[in-house]
Amino acid sequence: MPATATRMTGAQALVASLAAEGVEVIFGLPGVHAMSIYDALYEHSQIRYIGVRHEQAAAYMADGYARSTGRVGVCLTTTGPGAANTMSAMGEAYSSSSPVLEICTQIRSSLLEKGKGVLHETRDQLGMFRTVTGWNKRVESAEDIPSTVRQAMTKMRNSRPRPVQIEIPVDVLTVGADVEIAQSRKNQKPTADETKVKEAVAALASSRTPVIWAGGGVVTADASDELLELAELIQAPVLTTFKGKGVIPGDHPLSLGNWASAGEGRDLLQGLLDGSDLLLAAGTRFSGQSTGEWSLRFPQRLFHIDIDPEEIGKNYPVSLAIVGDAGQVLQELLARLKESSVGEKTSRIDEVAVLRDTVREIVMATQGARLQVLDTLRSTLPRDAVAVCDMTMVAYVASRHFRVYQPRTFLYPGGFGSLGFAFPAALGAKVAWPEREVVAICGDGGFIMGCQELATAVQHGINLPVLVFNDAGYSVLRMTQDVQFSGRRIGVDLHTPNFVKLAGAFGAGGVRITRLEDLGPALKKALTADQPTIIEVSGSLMESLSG
Ligand SMILES: Cc1ncc(C[n+]2csc(CCOP(=O)(O)OP(=O)(O)O)c2C)c(N)n1
Repeated sequence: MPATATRMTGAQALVASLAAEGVEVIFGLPGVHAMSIYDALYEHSQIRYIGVRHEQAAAYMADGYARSTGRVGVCLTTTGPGAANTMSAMGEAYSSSSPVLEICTQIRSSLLEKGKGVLHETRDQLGMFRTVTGWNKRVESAEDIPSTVRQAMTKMRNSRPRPVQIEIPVDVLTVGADVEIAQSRKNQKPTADETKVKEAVAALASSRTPVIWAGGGVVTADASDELLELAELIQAPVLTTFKGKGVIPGDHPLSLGNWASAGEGRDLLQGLLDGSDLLLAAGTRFSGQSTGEWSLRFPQRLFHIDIDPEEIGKNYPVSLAIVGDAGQVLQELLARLKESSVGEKTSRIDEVAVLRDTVREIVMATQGARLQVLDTLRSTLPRDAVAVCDMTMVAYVASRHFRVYQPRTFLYPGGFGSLGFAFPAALGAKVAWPEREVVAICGDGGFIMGCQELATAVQHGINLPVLVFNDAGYSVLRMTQDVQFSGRRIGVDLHTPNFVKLAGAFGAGGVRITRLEDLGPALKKALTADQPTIIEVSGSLMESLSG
């Protein structure tokens, strides 16, 4: 037995390892194979446990916790159906590069892969998770638990974060072993090639009209200060993706916002790009959603910084590839640019202002009702409030036109596009930030997918407003049927409950809004309420605003 080893069960080793990595909260739902983990958690007051009503919500909560903090979000599920219930949420975390760790249990090692017929047996649980994780592993002995947890954390912290899954057979959890708990280590991210950094510095210094494109990788690297300083130094307007929203405050004169994918003002944006001699992109994959399916044209000189070499050159040819952590590379660029002389730049602040105003006018004319609602939210919420959006009509407009002032304050499942994300993810964010305002923005369809978590919110005192835009249907799909299928509606109109009564049944607050002027006061009240509150926004209100 090594000098520092301690006798404990596998379950105790797991909980001690998570605690050693600084895990403060676990979202989960128990099952027979996981009971030893629960017993180990019982002893561990350092880790808060939030019990959910559906495992999918546990993974979304871990995701909301992770996206709003940058820390690893942890969920705990039992073997088979419990684990399988998290697949959409893990797919969402994968698509959005969110560091979610799922711990699952497994049936007894001696029964694995035999198909003998035991409770919760799954044909290939590891294989199932392989499609939605960056890395996953089954632990085969209690002694290996600490190093596996360490390895999972290192994967998520030192490279592009992707969800990971660890599964532990029930016998490995219950056996006693001499275990050494691995201590958390400092992150070590890859450092960029110096010659390439120097090349970028020289080009940025001499470029007259540079533009910056910032994605979620800048948020992950906690590099918004560096990005802003660089933008100001080289006077570059900054476009973001929806994951990059907030890396530059939305009201900064150099902020172009995030609407590159949209029809509105596309010609103006293309004009700005055509008039630019260099695009510096950081922490982005130039996804179809953010580039209008790659229809945007970029300047010939396209410099791309990304920690994941596979993303560079995949969607656009680049003239300079810098593989590295966006934070470290931006710091290097800044330090070197400050030492050298930065050449004259053409000020584009007026151009940015005209673009922003014109786009707003277009959106007000076409999406006025939604923009007015979002304006009300923005003026009611403090700058550091976290807005968590679902796949709903208002959120589509929000993802492009809701002003965001700080990174990690706008969460949106735009990549995988998981309906039902917002409410549980907002609960996870609120658990992480109890002193900050957090609000969920859902449609009736998306909210109903996870409305059972009102019980979780009430039980654990996770008090936040949940806006539910009730248009009694999947309106985005209803619109498609009306426009593309001659109004042959099927499967898109929904019976919806009385949301105020539904909230009441769970012990939450509820209010129905039929006038825009009542929304701000209702939201203010809900933000300070000592219970979660559903604010149902009636379909008739949205219709009346649309004129
Ligand atoms: C898990 C999942 N199932 C189905 C879909 C397809 N989908 C996308 S939007 C949508 C309708 C959403 O309805 P609602 O939340 O009421 O918002 P609305 O469109 O009415 O604004 C559906 C079913 C999806 N994105 N994710």
